[in-house]
Amino acid sequence: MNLGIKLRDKAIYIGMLLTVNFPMAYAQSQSAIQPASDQARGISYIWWSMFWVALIVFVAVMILLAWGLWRGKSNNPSQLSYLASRNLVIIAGIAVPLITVICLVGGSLFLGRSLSQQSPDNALEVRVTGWMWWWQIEYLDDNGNTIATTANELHVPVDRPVMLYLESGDVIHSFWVPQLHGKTDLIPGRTNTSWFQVDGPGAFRGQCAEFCGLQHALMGFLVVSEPKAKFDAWLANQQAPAPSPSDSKTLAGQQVFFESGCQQCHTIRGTEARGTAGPDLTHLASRQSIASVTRKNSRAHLGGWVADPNGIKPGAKMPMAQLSPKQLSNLLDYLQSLQ
Ligand code: HEC
Ligand SMILES: [Cu+2]
Repeated sequence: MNLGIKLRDKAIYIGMLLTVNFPMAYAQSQSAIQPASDQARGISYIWWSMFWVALIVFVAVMILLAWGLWRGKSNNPSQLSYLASRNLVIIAGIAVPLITVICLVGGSLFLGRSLSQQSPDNALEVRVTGWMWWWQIEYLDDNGNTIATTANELHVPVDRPVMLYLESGDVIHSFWVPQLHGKTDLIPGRTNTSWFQVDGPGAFRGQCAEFCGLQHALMGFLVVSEPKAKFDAWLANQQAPAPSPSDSKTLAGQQVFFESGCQQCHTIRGTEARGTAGPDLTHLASRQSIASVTRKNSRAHLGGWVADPNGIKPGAKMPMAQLSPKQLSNLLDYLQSLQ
């Protein structure tokens, strides 16, 4: 009996770890000292310089402290002459700290200048809009027109700089992918810019870095960098309208989608759904995660999300849907067909 309960508890615990830990799945890559772009490398150099300087200062102070304590204990403390103690204050107390701080501030200013330089002309242009609590991602053509819209997953090619236009639909957010660049705020009524070029293929987790309300902590996103051919194929797919329902189940699921009012907030290009309050779902099934990297994009998590968004993200601006098991199943068939 006892054993049975323990096993069940273990199973629940493991289940919780699996689901709750998903947001952490990419967390090991969320480190500013594992840079994957020139921009982030510059920032990590400054970080390490400050670390080593601080370490040297710390060790020097500790040695002086120990020396002072030891001297203070000895019976015959030798007195520093007036001149020696004055020079000590001028050199160790003023000159050395001043030079150190000037070097560090100079280094940061210099880095800041080079980071805020114009992006090269051939940059891929993307508009990222922060919403409570998810990211809208729009790919732009040369004239600044949107050619494809997606959410929470920014795909970029490896061989090309990426220029970001950062905007906000509601409150101040901040775009931060520690492995790729520093933070840039998304401010209502303004367009901030930032650009970077990723070293090689990979996936990097990003995070809103400006407190923006209840679900700020669950406002994550992914940057996926791919070789050119793979990226081009991905973008071509994102540009295309959604695939139409191909069998009776997905067709029924599409009906459930419209009967439940999902189209009031979501767009599915190629259908009548043109809502803008929530993420574009045209190619939902091509994304790795849902709800801003809160859950893996699996049937179970999708079902849990549609049935009770607030159970996963309390405060999320999506109402729960009252559906029969059959309706939910059909709806999931439809959502999962949106490749
Ligand atoms: C009142 C507006 C609203 C309605 C109605 C609505 N949603 Fe949402 N939906 C949202 C918002 C906002 C989000 C983003 C939530 C977040 O991540 O914080 C969202 C997220 C989602 C996501 C996750 C998308 C992603 O890429 O992360 C799915 C799937 C989804 N909704 C499906 C549905 C379905 C199916 C319905 C109808 C049963 C529906 N929604 C009705 C506003 C709405
Ligand atoms: Cu935030």
